[in-house]
Amino acid sequence: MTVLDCAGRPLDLRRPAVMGILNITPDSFSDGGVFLSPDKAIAQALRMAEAGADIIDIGGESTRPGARPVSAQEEIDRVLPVVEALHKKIPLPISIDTSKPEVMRAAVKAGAGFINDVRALREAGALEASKQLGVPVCLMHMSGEPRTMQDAPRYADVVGEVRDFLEERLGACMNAGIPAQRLVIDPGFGFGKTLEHNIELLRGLKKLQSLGAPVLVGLSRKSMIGQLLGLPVEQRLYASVALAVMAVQQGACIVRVHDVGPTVEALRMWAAVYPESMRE
Ligand code: PT1
Repeated sequence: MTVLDCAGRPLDLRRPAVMGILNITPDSFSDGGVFLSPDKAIAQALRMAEAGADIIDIGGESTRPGARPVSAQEEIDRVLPVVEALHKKIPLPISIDTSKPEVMRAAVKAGAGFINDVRALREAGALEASKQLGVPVCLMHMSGEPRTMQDAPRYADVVGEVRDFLEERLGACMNAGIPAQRLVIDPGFGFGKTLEHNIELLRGLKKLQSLGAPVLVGLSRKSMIGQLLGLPVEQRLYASVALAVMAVQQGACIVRVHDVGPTVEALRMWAAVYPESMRE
């Protein structure tokens, strides 16, 4: 689990890894429409690589609360030119943020080396596609679907239920023939969770470590910050960096963020204080 092989490109998890977010969507919550043209998206990815990103996560469908689904073809049309160009331009692993097997296949063929699936390979054909593609996969917990997931989410024990779900998905993947070393898990902050649920999940994040898979988290600019601080998305940088450090302290191996430079600086300080030998 220390170094993931992302289609020949290493992702070193012996220190915290930063995944830079690249949304190629007209409607993402914090940067919708900003990087819609391939040239703008590529320029943004190069800036993130320069700022120290370890992997770039490319998405063509917004999954923020309330978002509408898009077709596989639409998603492919948005992301493919960017995956292809970036694979040639930068040596970093490229992640594809999708739930659709057609998009997974097209993106990996074009050079992507990591699949980030907020639906944890539950769509028809996704398990089989990702087994065949042979790249690492992130399985995320989501309660419901983006359009309606924030309509009164309920749990008796959010940490336990998220853990049980991820355990079930890890089992389904292994039964389908995906090697355990290829799997990453994510509690899915903001996906069918209230502010209190998100806080409980962060506080209890270490409980996911017993599942044996590296933990990825996405907290960057999310509404839990808006709810606590009353700040709009463009003013959530400091809180996002703080949450990234807290998540790493609680065992997260990969943090998915918009603001790569500030997060890399904070996590380099964390890694200096807690070298590999000092982590449990
Ligand atoms: C995430 C994630 C993701 N988040 C992974 N992939 C998003 N693995 C997209 C809000 O409350 O956490 N992990 N891909 C973005 N989704 C959201 C959800 C954006 C909630 C905003 C909110 O503001």
